[in-house]
Amino acid sequence: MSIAPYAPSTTTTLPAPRAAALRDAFASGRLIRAAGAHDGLSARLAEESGFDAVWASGLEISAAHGLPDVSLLGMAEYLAGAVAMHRSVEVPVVADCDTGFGGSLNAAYTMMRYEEAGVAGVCIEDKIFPKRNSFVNSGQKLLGVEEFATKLEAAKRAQVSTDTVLIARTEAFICGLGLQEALTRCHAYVDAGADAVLVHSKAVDSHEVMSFMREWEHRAPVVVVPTTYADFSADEAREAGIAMVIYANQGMRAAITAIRDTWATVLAQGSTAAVEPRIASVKDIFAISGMDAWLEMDR
Ligand code: SPV
Ligand code: MG
Repeated sequence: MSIAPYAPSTTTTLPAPRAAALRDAFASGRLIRAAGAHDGLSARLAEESGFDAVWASGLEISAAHGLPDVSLLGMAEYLAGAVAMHRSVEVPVVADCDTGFGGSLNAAYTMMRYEEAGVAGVCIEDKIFPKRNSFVNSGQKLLGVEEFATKLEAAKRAQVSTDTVLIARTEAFICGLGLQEALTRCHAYVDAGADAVLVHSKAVDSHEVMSFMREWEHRAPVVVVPTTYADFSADEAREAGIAMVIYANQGMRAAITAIRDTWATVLAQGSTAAVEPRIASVKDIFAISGMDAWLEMDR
């Protein structure tokens, strides 16, 4: 008996309403504001605050595991984080998929698994696996432009729904390679099928991303991450024609400061009385985790 070789399905019945919503938002010309998160709760807090999308941050997911963002966790762990976020909110989740967790086949598999999970956007960056967080001052190495374009093509081929958004991220500025390299790479990535580009910068002001925007001529939507150029406003982003800003880690940084401050006060005072007025109540935890709705199901 002959066994037919396994062939991946090329048709879909996958409902991808959030991917369609994200794609429409990119097409609308409105600025999309995304907040970084690492789990269901942090994603829900971002949505509750009014953000249009959640960024499933590799830095935050790594830190939430007590690990640095240097490719230690595997795809399944990052995916589990993104799935918890996707299930906890209604806005689209854009997943930080690092380098695609390996080579072209890994990038293809990443697309398959994230898309199957309902994640609206997949972002893959042009660094060499294993990668280090962009703000680490050593060991930043880029993959050749053609090699990364091949990786994007593999991810695109693996994509089932036409709605899912593939964002190609260049770390050209992070590696000190300048505007021309960033432009050349982003054009190649769009040629390879990327739906949008993320131009990362660790400059203390927005001059790198603004110089990119002047030369790019809106070939495809542009995503920026204004972590080091914190005074870059949403209005400036809109004026420059930027499609999405990601506040990638400010939520986690706020939580770290608040938790440290709370525990220091508790130890110093010998009781929790002083912190009670300024911390969320248990009732609030019940509310944000949907206690009433769940108990209703058990009625
Ligand atoms: C992340 O949130 O993991 C990012 C953004 O990739 S950054 O940390 O700025 O590189
Ligand atoms: Mg990251």
